[in-house]
Amino acid sequence: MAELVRFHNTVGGRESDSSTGRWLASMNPFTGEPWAEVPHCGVDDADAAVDAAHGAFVKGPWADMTATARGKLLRRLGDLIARDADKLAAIEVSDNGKLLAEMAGQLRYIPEWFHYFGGLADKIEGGVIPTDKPEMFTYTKREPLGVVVAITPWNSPLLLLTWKLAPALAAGNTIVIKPSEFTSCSTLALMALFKEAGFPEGVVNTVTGFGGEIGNALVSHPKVAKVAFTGGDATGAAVYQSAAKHIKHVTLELGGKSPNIIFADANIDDAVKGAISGIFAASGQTCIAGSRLLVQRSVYEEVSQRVVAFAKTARLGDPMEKTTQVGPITTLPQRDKVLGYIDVARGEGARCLLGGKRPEAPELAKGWFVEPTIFGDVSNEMRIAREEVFGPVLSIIPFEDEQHAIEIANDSIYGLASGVWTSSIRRAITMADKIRAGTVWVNTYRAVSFLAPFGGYKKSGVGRESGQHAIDEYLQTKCVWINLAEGVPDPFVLR
Ligand code: TXE
Repeated sequence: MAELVRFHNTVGGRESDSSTGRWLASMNPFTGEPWAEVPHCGVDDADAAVDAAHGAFVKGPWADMTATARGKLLRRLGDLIARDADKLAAIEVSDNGKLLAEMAGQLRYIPEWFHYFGGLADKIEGGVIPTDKPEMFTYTKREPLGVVVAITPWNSPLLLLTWKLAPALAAGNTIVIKPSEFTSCSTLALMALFKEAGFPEGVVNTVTGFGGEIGNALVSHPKVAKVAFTGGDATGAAVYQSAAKHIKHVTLELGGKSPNIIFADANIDDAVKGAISGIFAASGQTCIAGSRLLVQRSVYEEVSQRVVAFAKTARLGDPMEKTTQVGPITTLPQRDKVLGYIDVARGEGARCLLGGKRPEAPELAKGWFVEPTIFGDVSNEMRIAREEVFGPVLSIIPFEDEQHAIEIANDSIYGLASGVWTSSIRRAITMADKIRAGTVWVNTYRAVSFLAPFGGYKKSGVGRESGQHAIDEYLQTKCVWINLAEGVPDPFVLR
């Protein structure tokens, strides 16, 4: 077996391994074999990372740096990521199974977040308050929170990390990153670029290992001010609970069961492509997956057949190959979870129109693949329509009219994203008003930008990432009162 590539943590600006000397294998989802290893850290390592971040926040060059200088560092980091895009993309593909074509594009876009928030760093302004007390000069300042713990998932490690890092650093916080135990390598590789960009020691630290072992130590640590989490809703709820107990700031980006709604008046060619990109891109392992395809009854059969025909042409294969369109599932437990949901759907009486199993091609045998799978005749009451599968499994649900579509769309514990396909501007705006979700796409799907706020309604989360206001999630307001009058009046009376 080829030698495993070793990645190291960064703590206080230095390379750091686990204090117990343990290592954790990182698996390649296409070969089903380990390809790298990362430190298997424990609570002591988590404490050391928080101490380093806290030290950098309270004293040292970062604490004294101007916002303009911070912004320059962020922009330089963005440039370095662009320079190393291909290298980072290859690591992500080996570790995660995402397509090289998608990752190369993603890594060319990620620098935009660092450029944008780098630009925003010195535009964080307070205000002067015209209070009703003329003898007072009163102003506000926007200040960083302190140490931010960023807990990231395995499905899009670098992109979802970027959404946290860029605003948190622009606001002046320091960071401890806890990447997913399944996909830590790209995050650790990124650390060298922080050093090269000139970030002071301790501003960004990493600690790798299992969430169940070190997650709570990080979330409940007295020196941690905020937790920014992306992951499943059950883990998110546990993190929220622990953070509440210790009064931390929290943002949560959790799962979804997003409705992608096709009306009979839509351009059906475009809508079919939108349905495919909604569920089979990234093998359905995205929080925004349009996993419930709602189709108006009059075009239900036609759309179902065309979506199936299109999905049949999808090329499964090595994610490093340019021609591959659908890669493996990132983790073995997730592959088994997806297959389990396929059994659930069959048991509930949904009609399997495509896939429903592991592919038979021998060249895919070692990888954790699931065939693109489509179920028809799904009712919104079935578990396959209610629970997040997080894989290439589409449920097609018929609806009668606008009102019915809105009822089905909103009948979910989630509210992350949604799609509407129609040629009527009135209908597009009405649907956008009525759908309870943080994102509504009209005649498109899966568009995100550093400029546009992203986040969930209901159980899909708390807070927003990207866009100007994302920086507010990493700031707190201080109000300063300066008495301009001579003397202090009656000390027993509120002023
Ligand atoms: O995620 P977890 P899992 C959904 C998806 C998937 C399911 C489970 O449906 O099937 O979640 O995936 C860390 N304290 N999403 O189990 O557990 C963990 O180490 C603190 C949707 O892999 O949520 C990892 O770094 N942290 C999602 C991170 O939490 C803890 C993306 C996410 O892992 C912890 C991924 C603890 N007690 C999965 N336990 C999305 N919104 O995009 C675990 N972690």
